[in-house]
Amino acid sequence: MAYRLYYWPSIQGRGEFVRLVLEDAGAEYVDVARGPEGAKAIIAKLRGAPLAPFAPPILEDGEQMLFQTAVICSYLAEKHGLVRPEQKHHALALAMTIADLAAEAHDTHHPVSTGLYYQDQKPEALKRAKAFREERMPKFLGYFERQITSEGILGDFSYVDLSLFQTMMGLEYAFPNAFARVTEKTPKLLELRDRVRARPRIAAYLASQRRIAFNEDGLFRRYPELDE
Ligand SMILES: N[C@@H](CCC(=O)N[C@@H](CS)C(=O)NCC(=O)O)C(=O)O
Repeated sequence: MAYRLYYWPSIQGRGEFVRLVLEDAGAEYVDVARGPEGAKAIIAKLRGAPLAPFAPPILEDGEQMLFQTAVICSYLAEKHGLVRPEQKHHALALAMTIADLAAEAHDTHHPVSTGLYYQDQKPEALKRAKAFREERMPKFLGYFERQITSEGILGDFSYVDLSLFQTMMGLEYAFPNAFARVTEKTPKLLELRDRVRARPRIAAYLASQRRIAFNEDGLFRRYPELDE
């Protein structure tokens, strides 16, 4: 039976971390809100009880319903051989660290509230983005760079590499100048990104209509004034 992914239909957002695992695994899935049911299908899931998810992405595997991006990716990776069983907790910790980085990237354009427009929190966004570019992005990327000792961050290829790839793509989209500066010191991360991009199923996915382009409604947004 095909997996059912519930995520906002017009953005990559956090759903993209899940899509990449599904695509690399060659798994059959329906991106529900991009079909005739639309975003209403997500709202219906959030209103359910008991065991309702708090926010998308949400994944249904038959009777099983999961939420939290890192949990979903970890679950799929275990089922599809994209993580070694003895490394699953460490992999999950890395996936959650990537989620922390993604949340901080998001907060550069929404530092006060996700309920306000970017234009209504621009002075705070300028300050937050400066701190992100100068302190947090180098700290996170420097950490991941030190962890890479072979092809993948966990030795063998794993779903964490897919999430790192997506994060690198997003940061480069949102902060092209800061990204160029910071990644001068992270050659292994750049190589990892390129290796993931060249994986046949990922390359096919990136060239397909299924890959939504980055845009200014998602997690990684390009507002030139927030870059350096
Ligand atoms: N930690 C959660 C965050 C989920 C999340 O913030 N989802 C966003 C879309 S990317 C959303 O729709 N949030 C609604 C809300 O927080 O009210 C995860 O990694 O899945």
